[in-house]
Amino acid sequence: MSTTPVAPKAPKTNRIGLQILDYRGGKTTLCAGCGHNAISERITEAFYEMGIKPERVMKMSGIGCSSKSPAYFMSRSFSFNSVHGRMPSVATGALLANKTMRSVAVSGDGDTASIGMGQFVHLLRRNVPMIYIIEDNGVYGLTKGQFSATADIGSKLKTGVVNDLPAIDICALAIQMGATFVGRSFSGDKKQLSTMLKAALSHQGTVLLDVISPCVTFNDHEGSTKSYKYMQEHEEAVGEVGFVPYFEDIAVEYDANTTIDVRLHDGSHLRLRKLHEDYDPTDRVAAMHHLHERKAAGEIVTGLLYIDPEPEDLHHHLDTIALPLNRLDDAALVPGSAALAKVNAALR
Ligand SMILES: Cc1ncc(C[n+]2csc(CCOP(=O)(O)OP(=O)(O)O)c2C)c(N)n1
Ligand code: SF4
Ligand SMILES: [Mg+2]
Repeated sequence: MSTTPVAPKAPKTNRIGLQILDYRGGKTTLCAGCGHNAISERITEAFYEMGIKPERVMKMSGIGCSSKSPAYFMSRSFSFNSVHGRMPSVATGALLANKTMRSVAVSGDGDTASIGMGQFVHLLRRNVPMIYIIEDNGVYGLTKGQFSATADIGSKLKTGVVNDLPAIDICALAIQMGATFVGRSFSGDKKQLSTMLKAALSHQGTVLLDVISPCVTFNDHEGSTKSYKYMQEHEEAVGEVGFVPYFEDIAVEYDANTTIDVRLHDGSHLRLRKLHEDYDPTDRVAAMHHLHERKAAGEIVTGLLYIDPEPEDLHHHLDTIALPLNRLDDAALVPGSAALAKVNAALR
């Protein structure tokens, strides 16, 4: 009896013919169960699903367990693990030198809201085109779990020490600083985080994602407000986020009474099905008000909090050239004394 040979199944590929394996990174050295590992997975999937070439991406980070995580996704991309709290200026420089690259940055609550606050707020007001993810666990994980500036007042360390300082709400701050895309999610909320990451890849400007990411070693106990249990009990989404990329058919109907449709820069669509009746993610003042009000009620608000669908980014303001700076030829770099005289004359 003869058997027909079964052809091996072709591996699944994305719209540019790459496999998910092409987007993977090194093996994680973070603790098993750390929220940061789940976020690396979601980033890997988002870039794969959106079909972005890994070689066109710069991964930026500061210092911390969170800032180590770019090593665990997209090994074929460029990567810069910079200095504690100084990643925004390194990323701004890199993006100004080459506007054709995409940038995804991973930072921690300590890296951003403590030592890095000065640089962070200027990144936001400049609208540097990059995705900035804060893996927010309320502690300095890498240096053994001291409170960070996002730890809630009254929350407790494992040792029993109580935090007596008020928390900085990174999202409320970002909205106030003029950020053009602000979202909060939870490392355990696979669907919401994936959707927001994909939408982030279609935005022109800084995307700030504050992702609550429990530290299982130092901040996942009773009395913590950044633990898995606390998040499961207190997360309150402003709406269900849906996303239709520009390369897919937009035909799916939606009810304009319950859903807000936002067309993004590249033609993709974000669809927010409102869970809070009057929530409008394009209203900056209302978004800030909602965050403060719900926080006072003990909720951790997640979802797409604010978006400016027509933002102008740093390249627009500076009128940067399309050509990467290292491709400029001698004639462009050394224009000669006549060009210098013209510049000097204009300054008189
Ligand atoms: C200039 C400087 N100051 C302090 C440190 C020590 N340090 C390393 S990581 C870190 C905090 C990291 O916390 P976070 O950004 O929240 O990352 P996590 O480890 O929690 O993911 C600190 C204080 C340092 N590396 N450099
Ligand atoms: S110490 Fe905390 S933040 Fe660092 S890897 Fe372990 S669980 Fe994650
Ligand atoms: Mg931290």
